[in-house]
Amino acid sequence: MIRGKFITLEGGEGVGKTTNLAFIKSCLEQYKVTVTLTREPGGTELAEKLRQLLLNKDGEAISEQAELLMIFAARAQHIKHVIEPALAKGNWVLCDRFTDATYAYQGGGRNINRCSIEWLENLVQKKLKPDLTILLDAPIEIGLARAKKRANLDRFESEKTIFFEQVRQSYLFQAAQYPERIKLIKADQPLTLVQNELAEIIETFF
Ligand code: T5A
Repeated sequence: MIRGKFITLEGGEGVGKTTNLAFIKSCLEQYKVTVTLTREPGGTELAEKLRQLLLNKDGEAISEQAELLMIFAARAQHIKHVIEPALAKGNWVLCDRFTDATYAYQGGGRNINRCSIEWLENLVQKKLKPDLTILLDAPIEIGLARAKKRANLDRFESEKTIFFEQVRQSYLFQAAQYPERIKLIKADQPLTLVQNELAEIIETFF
């Protein structure tokens, strides 16, 4: 059995990840691959419970370190029960956010040093890395304005502007570090143009 490929979709709040996931899945399916669609934090029963705790803005304040560990705890479950089994049976895994989000949100946004994240990444992921990452990037005011159209803002969406600026800069830093893997799309264009670029990236990848 040929191992599947692992594709991740990244970006700040409201850049259009959820909107474009189904489109990317349909692009992949044109090449006759079976796609497992999943997300982080989440993807398993326990990881989804951790997601709820992470996004809930009421109750006890979550420390930066606890947040980081909860994210990697969820990721460990997700890899063991969903991502690795799917890849092993030849499925392609399309994941809404993965460890680049941790470098952006916990590293950039919360100022946790890169070495700590790298250490947990090695512990939890071993050799697993995305084969392709698509980063949707837009000025934060555009993404936040889109996200704010929804009724309730979660714990991350309720952060201050500086937090989102640091998240965005960290994502751009990741993209500059790994230009072969991370493909950047300007997400403040009309959706049809974003999707034209997505289709081109998928075609080139194949
Ligand atoms: N997190 C996650 C961490 O801190 N560390 C980690 O390691 C991980 C994995 C998860 C939260 O967890 C944090 C980061 C996150 O805050 P989430 O639900 O995955 O949350 O992420 P969100 O960014 O909150 O998801 P959103 O739904 O807000 O953003 P999306 O999915 O990027 O945006 P989407 O598709 O819902 O679009 C928002 C609106 O914009 C419109 C859509 O129609 C929609 O109304 N839109 C466009 N409008 C015009 N032009 C375009 N090109 C458009 N594209 C979309």
